[in-house]
Amino acid sequence: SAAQVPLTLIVAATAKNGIGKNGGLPWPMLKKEMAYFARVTKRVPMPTNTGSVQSDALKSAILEGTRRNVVIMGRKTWESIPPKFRPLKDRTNIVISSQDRRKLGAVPDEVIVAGSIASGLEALDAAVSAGDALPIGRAFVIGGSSIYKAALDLEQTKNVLLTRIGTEHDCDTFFPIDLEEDSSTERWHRRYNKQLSTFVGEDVNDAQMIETHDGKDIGYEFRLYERS
Ligand code: FOL
Repeated sequence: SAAQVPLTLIVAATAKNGIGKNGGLPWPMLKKEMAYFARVTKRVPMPTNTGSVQSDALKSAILEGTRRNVVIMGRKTWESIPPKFRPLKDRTNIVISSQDRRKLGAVPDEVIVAGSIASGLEALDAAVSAGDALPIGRAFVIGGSSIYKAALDLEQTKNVLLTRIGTEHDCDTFFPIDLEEDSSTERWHRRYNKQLSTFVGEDVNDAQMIETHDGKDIGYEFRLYERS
């Protein structure tokens, strides 16, 4: 069921794990980085047969290519997305909020609002069964801090797609764990670029990427971490 689907966190963070500032991103718009985010969160993988039992409905959804990835985000992250880009297109959007959807500003009917990641995925399962949503491809958690933290506490969170921003920026919001710290009991391992490319389904440059803003270079690199 969608409720037990593996979760992948996707995040861009500085070396100090800064991810946000004043309700937005701490750095100027990185066009190619954002394009990577959009491509990767949209791409539905072709499943390899692992011998698991799949329903006839899911089998035909796979054959017809009618699955969609899901993006799970907190209310503040929802509000940080420019209105013209939300809901994020070609993806099922789940917004986590302790408030009722009527108390949030205009949220389209196709967006699922839920009080937790688990209840959001259960609501999606129900919507799929009712024919109101497409079967799930992959599920991405797209922030912010408290939603990443909740996801990291779930066993089903297996991977983190991290873009490491090479420059420091003033930040007021941080990714909740240090993926490089091995003293933790967390068992996060950085995987090779080849595994990253296989995971995301496209060739990924393992060199530093550079985008220039107002004459200032901002470098970054794409990484994959996996929990053992
Ligand atoms: N992960 C990574 N790697 N980079 C990010 O910038 C990022 N941002 C968030 C979460 N994970 C991330 C949260 N913030 C959009 C805006 C803010 C945002 C996430 C997404 C957004 O507007 N996305 C559009 C692309 C718009 C464009 O092409 O300029 C989308 O369709 O995904």
